[in-house]
Formats: sequence, C-alpha cells, structure tokens
Amino acid sequence: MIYKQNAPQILAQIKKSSYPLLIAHENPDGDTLGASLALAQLLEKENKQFQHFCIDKAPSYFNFLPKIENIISAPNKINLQSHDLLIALDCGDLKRTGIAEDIQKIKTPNILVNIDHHQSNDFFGHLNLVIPQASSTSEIMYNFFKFHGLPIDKYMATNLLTGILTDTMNFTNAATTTESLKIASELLKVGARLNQIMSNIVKNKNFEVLKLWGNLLDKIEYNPEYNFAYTTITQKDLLAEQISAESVDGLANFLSNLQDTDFILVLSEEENDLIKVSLRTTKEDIDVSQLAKAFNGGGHKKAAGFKIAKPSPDNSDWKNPTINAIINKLRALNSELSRRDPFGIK
Ligand SMILES: [Mn+2]
Repeated sequence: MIYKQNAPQILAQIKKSSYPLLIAHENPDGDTLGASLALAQLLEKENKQFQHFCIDKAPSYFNFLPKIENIISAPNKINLQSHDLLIALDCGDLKRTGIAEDIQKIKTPNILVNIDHHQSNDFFGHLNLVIPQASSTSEIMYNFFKFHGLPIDKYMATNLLTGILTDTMNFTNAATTTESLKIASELLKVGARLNQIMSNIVKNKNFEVLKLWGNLLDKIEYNPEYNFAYTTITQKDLLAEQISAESVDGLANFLSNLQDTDFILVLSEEENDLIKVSLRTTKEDIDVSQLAKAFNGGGHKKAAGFKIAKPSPDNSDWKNPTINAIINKLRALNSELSRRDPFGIK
C-alpha cells in the first residue's frame, strides 16, 4: 500500500534533510496553502532551516492562515541548488509548481517529493504520496502526521481544516466523505478555528463585491445543446467597481448551486490577454476535468479549469468566440459518445 510504504520514507527524508523547500502550486488555493503551511509548522518544530515557495501571491483573504507571511513568491529569493529536498504539495504535475524547468535543471543531488490527491497526478517525484480518494492534500497531511504520531497543534489544525473545507466546498461537493468529516471533527478538537476560517474565506464580501456579483449573475447565459450555464467577468467589470480579481473567486462555486444544468463555466478576462475558464459540476456522471484537460488545463472531476488565449488581444468581444471554441471541443469529445455523457464518464 502506497501510504504505508511511502509516508515513512518521506518522513525519513524530511528528518535527514538540512534545507528543505516546500512548494505550493501556482494560483494557490486553500488546500495547497493549508497542507504546505501545516508541514512548514512541523519543520519549524524540528528546528529545520527551510524555505516555503509559491510562485503566485496568495489571495489576501488567506492572510489569516498561520505563518502565511513566510511564503516567498519571488523566484530569485530561492536558490534551488541549495535545497537537498523539495516537497510539492497539491500539484497534479510538475508544471503546477510554476518552476518546473528550473527544477529539471538542478545539478546538485536532491530528492523531489510529490504529495497530492489529483486523479491526474503523473507521479513526477522520486517519492510520491498520491491518494486520489482523499478529499484534499490537507487530508493526506493529517493522516501523515497521525500515522507517525506527530502532534497536530491548533495552527496546523486551522491550516489543515482550511484545505479540507475549500476542496470540499464546505462539505457540499463529491469530495466530501465520512473520512473528511471525521478528520474535520478531529481538527476542531485540537483547536482549529472554524469561525475564523468561515469569516475569512466565505463571509468575506463587502457591498461593492456583492453588487458586482449581482451584475455577473445578471449576465448568466444558457447553452441548451450541452445544458450548461455560464457568465463572464471582464477587466472592465473589475475596474468599474475597483475590485480585485480575487473578490470573484467564489463565484464559480456559487453558480454550481444551479439546478438542472449539467455544469457551469465562469470565463474571466485576465490582464495578460488570457481567458481563465473555471468549470464546476455537481452531477455524479460528469467529469469536467476531461474538458479542462482537452484545453491543457487540469483539476478534479467536479472542479477544474484552464486558460486560453483571447481570440485577438484587442478584441473586446471575446465571449462568443471563446464559448464557440469550448462547444467545438465538446462536440469533438462527444463525437463517439451519447449526448448525455459529454465527458465520457459514467
Ligand atoms: Mn487540493
């Protein structure tokens, strides 16, 4: 069994290492942050010198997470050659670290550890602890600590519970299991701050943000061919209300409350002429990661995403061409399958 085999080897490498590097994935979410911060806490207790890296700065609503200020996001502040151990958390592939090419170029001997729960994980590490049945990487870390009898303090508990809550959409999506609920309860027992987590990552909207959400909800459209709903967020929407892109992070999750559609899409215009597409479904038999993968993106069956280039950079009408590109891809994916099974998963 992979867990019993690899978890002790990973702990042995951690104990042996003189200067580990923890890596959270690009565009960090609550799970990669929570899991890596909990592990950072262990390294501190072990009196290890280490660095904690994430190529993108975490959205500010995660600022309450214990020790998040120690995460470095400037690649020139880390020296990969100096680390004898690299641990990537919640990264489905090496690309998600945002520094894959640099990692591949390291000349000094090192061990790369891959701790993750994505079904699509390609086992890129020398040591891999990949458990797709886990709700989150934070759940894997919880079991990792428990397995080794390592104490979980209230700071680690808040970090781990944040990861479990965000990846299960507050225990509403298919990643919710008896195990994840049991672990959440254990984390509460050791001092995880549930109220603090909820008020920072869910109940965090102000007046301007809710007004913007109102506009975005007003723009919802429906595609009858593939039974999906979608909305778009433009740079203009954000500028008009002087709102940062992170204020609409929860919109895709909220839209997945829609009944009777098979899945939903949120298309967001980014500053760099890319369109970010977030996909969500609550339907048992639909796997939105198939569509994300077809566009070189990734994610989970129920929540996935990808980015595509704007049809033409100065073209303000990017919505229709983008939706058409998605529909064409769905038609291609669907060509040998029945209409009700657009992603090939039953
Ligand atoms: Mn995750």
